[in-house]
Amino acid sequence: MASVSGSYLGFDFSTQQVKVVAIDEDLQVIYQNSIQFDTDLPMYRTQGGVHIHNDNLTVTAPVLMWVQALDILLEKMKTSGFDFASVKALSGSGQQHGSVYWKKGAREILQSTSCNKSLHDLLKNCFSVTDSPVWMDSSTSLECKHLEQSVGGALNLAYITGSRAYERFTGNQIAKIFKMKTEEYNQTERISLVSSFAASLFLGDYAAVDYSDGSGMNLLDIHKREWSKQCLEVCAPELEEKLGTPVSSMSVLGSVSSHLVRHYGFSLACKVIAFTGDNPGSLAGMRLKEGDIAVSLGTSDTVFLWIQNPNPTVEGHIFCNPVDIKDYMALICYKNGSITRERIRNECAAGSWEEFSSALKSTPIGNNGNLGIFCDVMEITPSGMLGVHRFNEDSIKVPHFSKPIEIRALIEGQFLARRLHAEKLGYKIIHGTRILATGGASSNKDILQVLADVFNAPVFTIDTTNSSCLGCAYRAKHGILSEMGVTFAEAVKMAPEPTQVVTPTPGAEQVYRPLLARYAQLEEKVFLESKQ
Ligand code: ADP
Ligand code: XUL
Repeated sequence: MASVSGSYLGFDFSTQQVKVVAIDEDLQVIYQNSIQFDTDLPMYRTQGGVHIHNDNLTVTAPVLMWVQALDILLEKMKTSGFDFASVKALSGSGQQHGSVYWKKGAREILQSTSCNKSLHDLLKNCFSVTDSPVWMDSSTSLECKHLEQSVGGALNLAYITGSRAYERFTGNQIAKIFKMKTEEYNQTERISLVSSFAASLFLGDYAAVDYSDGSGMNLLDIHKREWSKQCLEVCAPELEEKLGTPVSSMSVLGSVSSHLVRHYGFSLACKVIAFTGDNPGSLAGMRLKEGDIAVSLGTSDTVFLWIQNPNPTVEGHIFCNPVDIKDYMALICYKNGSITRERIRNECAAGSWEEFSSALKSTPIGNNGNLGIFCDVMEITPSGMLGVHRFNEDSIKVPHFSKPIEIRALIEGQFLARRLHAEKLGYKIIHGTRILATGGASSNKDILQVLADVFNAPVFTIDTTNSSCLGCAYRAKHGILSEMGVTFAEAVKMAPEPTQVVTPTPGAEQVYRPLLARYAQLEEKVFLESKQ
């Protein structure tokens, strides 16, 4: 590979894979690669990168699998001749909310520079909890109830931390570990998020949690940008020491470890910029502007917005903004994203996305009034909804649809839900609204057409589906420039503009506006039934 004068790396430790993107000084992508957990590391026996436990609520991933995936990814880069010496800074992201428990003594091993071992070998005894709880876990309802009650209710907790208590949020996960694995908790000297854990691997030391990913823990006071002592105390003892002090998402944490310098030829001067959550990373990658709405179609589906004046409610989340220290972002997460689309593809389209697309093209906008709510796993928005619910044009429950109708019902139902809950949070589609789509399914134009039709707005994508990786490569460059007072927008103004891929079909709004109202009623009904 030809060497460049300066480059920046962005990594993403997501649910199903570890990915990397490299950009040059002009922000052009010069390298991309990834390691898939299920197929490249089959010995960990994950499905979709995780282990779903027998209770169907507990979901974990082996922490050493993430370490080994990084070893393999860096080796692959080396083999392909990637010029590590040109990297001026790197950053990254991780699936949000997951937690990593470093055993007493691990810091010393992490800092050790004298051995030739892989990171995986070096760190194999460093974790007191070897299976990390991840964002798909919904086993902490009791802990959530307790936290909300202790701070004066769900809304109060949302005022402090940006969200009411959610099962996957890290504080509640830590509370459960403390209760169920007290010995392991007491053996823990540091708790990282997946993002700050990944940053630690590059830094060769414990990396701080950043404000933006830290906002997904139910522990950070998002206004003061410091841990809420009240929340820490409710979750577990000595938590402040175990978490370390949170930092701004654009902080320079230090230089890369001498381990990486020796193994791969990184420059001693290469800086590690704080890692953040994958959704905040995507916000940076999409270079979101006021009025835009970003829809990420990954393992989970998320919808996010840039906001200046947060108004936390009991639905959705407010996070500190990853690229502007004074602002915020709103996020809504749906667990039934690609997971559910893949199941329906396998059952109704013989496992082929092409056949799936043909079904979308052969069925009419509005699906002749047939509507579906598909929750293979317990949904986050609205919380607790489960199962498959099909309704005909008279809103009568029916047991099945034909295969093409099932496929359209799934996609329309998913996007109606995305619009409904964004509007509930106060979002308004205005003239000039752009939908910025990202994530694996954003490569599918026929799925994006339904998105454009349901929202009545054009859909744009960026060249890579790895918007979080790209965003973190941008953040790496900005991290260095921000020390000289350069804003993120200035640092990335040369980046390629998103391209418009689809526009709404004429007449779609007339079909979807009434359908949205019907969907809202049906979802409310299903939601209330699920609470009984
Ligand atoms: P992650 O959340 O792990 O970062 P990605 O954003 O990479 O995930 O998305 C992975 C998902 O993208 C896969 O699970 C797959 O279902 C989906 N996907 C990939 N290609 C297509 C396609 N052509 N059409 C629809 N979905 C796709
Ligand atoms: C966001 C969320 C997921 C994960 C995995 O709150 O739980 O989007 O970040 O991508």
